[in-house]
Amino acid sequence: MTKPLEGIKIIDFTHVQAGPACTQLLAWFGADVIKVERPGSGDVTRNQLRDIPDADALYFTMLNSNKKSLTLDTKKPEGKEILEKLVRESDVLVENFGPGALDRMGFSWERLNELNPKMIVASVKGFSDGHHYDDLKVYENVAQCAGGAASTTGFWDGPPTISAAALGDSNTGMHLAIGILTALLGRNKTGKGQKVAVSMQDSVLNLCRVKLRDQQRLERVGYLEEYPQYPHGEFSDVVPRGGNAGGGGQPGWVLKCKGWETDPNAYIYFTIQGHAWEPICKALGKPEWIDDPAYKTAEARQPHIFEIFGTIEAWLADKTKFEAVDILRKFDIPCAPVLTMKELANDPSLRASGTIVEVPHKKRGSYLTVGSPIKFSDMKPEVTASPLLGEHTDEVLASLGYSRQDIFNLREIKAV
Ligand code: CAO
Repeated sequence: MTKPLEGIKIIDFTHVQAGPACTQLLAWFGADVIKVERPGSGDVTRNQLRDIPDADALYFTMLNSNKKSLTLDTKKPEGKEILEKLVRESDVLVENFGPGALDRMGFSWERLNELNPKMIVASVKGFSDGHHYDDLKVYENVAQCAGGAASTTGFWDGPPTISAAALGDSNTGMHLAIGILTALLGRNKTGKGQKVAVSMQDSVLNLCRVKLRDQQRLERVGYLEEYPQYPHGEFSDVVPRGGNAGGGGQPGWVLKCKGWETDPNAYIYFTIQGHAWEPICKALGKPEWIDDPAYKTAEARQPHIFEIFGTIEAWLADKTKFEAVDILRKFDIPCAPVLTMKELANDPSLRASGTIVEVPHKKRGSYLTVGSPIKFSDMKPEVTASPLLGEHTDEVLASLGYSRQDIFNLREIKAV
């Protein structure tokens, strides 16, 4: 099966999570992704949180599948020369070094554009160019704080809270992938490459846009009716943390199910979608609520929404989260069990769809990873193992015209 990105050659100068998540996605879809790593050590995640001595850590293997690995010291003249050759024949270079690192290496945007005017140079940084924090190095949680996610996540009586979802890292990588694909389409029209830059702060903020909506509503009317603070609590002049409240027009909450006393994940998320009120009342055995003026409209329900949630919890007390969802789905009520990583890893539907995949690896044996969440009718992205450090160095150098003796010499001086 031909993959749409076959023939696109990408220099993957990324590390940790934000950049690798982007290039992994492009590799799944057929791009030839060559990961450039420092000889001897490679991407720092190869060693981080190892669970098997001497084998690449899962942090690395789960973000670098379908790629090749080329070791190259790009601070040595010989390494720079190899990188220049690669740049001349590649379509995209992706990097997420700290601010200024690529320039210090001698590969500024201007230089890269001079070497290959058709090449797309894609970067992730913590903050956008010209931002007053643009000199900062940034990791996931820093970005969640800088992008507005932390101040709006968690409970009102607790501190700002970090999400487990990689809003700063993988999310930024996905934004960058969209930027790269757009620039590739643009190049088809103009014949020119361009610089594509995505900041982690901007990418987090992009996912928090409904909170910016709420800030403006709060400033206009002084309250936010879908937040638990309404109508009994106080609002300040900034969007508060709303706990587990539904973010749109649908009130919702995480509700206890049978076994919650001992199982920290015996919960479901229950959404009271306005037009589902009648089926909800029927499902709960509360038909009298359907036309009761105190319950009939969303506005009438909001002042005592927690009393309603309490009634639903009483109904849930003798049902597991799975039993509850099986009943509620028949009434077309938007809800889901709170699923653990263990449950997701073993979910037969996720295995069948290729969302959870088991990948054989030369050193680790097989490991689980998350496959492509994007499904196509004409292509099934296949996930192959992440490369060992320098696994493809000889192959890539040979393709650039280096002989066995050249490669031996380059190894002697630790340029590769
Ligand atoms: N050969 C020679 N040198 C190399 C090399 C190679 N193959 N690959 C990297 N280097 C060098 C860089 O040139 C840089 O050197 P100088 O600082 O001396 O110019 C050095 O390695 C370190 O690069 P760095 O600043 O990117 O690395 P760090 O560990 O200090 O910082 C991070 C890591 C992630 C904080 C930083 O890269 C960053 O802020 N990146 C942008 C934002 C981002 O993507 N963050 C998400 C990370 S995922 O959580």
